[in-house]
Amino acid sequence: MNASLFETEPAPYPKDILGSGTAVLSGYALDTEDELISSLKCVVERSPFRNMVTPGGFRMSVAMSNCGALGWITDRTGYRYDAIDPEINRPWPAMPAAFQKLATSAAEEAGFPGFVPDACLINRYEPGVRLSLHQDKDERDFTQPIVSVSLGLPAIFLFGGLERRDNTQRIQIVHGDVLVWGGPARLRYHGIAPLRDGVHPQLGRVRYNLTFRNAG
Ligand code: MD3
Ligand code: FE
Repeated sequence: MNASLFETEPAPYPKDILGSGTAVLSGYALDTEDELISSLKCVVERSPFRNMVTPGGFRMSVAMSNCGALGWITDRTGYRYDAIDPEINRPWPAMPAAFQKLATSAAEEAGFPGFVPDACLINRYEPGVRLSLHQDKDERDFTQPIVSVSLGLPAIFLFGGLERRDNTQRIQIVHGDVLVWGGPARLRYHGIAPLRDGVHPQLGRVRYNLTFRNAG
């Protein structure tokens, strides 16, 4: 009897489902999940999750922290990368070795050898929280890819085109999935649909996303 007959999860997506410059590496982070989770807890003990304010004055529903030499922040004056965590007036925690190794090897697997991230943004989603469609444009060098690692509850990832009005594709991403974006995909619009409630066996009612960038 094939055990998969009893499973409710869909089959993993083909690696190229999101098109040129992208790679969906299903379950790529599962081998190191325990080390990733303990490293994440260590980072946010020093630089806790907070809800930042956009230049327009809105509090983001996604809670954020960072590690690495640079961290992404927003406040009333704008979006930027900064070496200092403004909540504690100290540098962001160092990037854990397990984070950096995973990002570099996933980028290589996707055809971007030699990726060395200097920034890792950590997003925390609770049920109902969303990230509206946007482009990532605050980095200096758009030839550098971005690697994202999903932990905890599943999410629906929205993937559009180079213009806001372009149609969006939606795929479900689950705990342990790693996605890579580079080349012609680097400036495509993307977002996360409102998180569906649920309980993840290790992490509870939450989704974390790590995005690795070379920002400086
Ligand atoms: C496609 N985060 O932090 S990760 C973000 O799940 C962000 O927290 C989402 O979008 C999250 O900026 C999505 C996937 C992602 C990240 C960066 C991209 C997709 C991307 C940059 C270009 C194209
Ligand atoms: Fe983004």
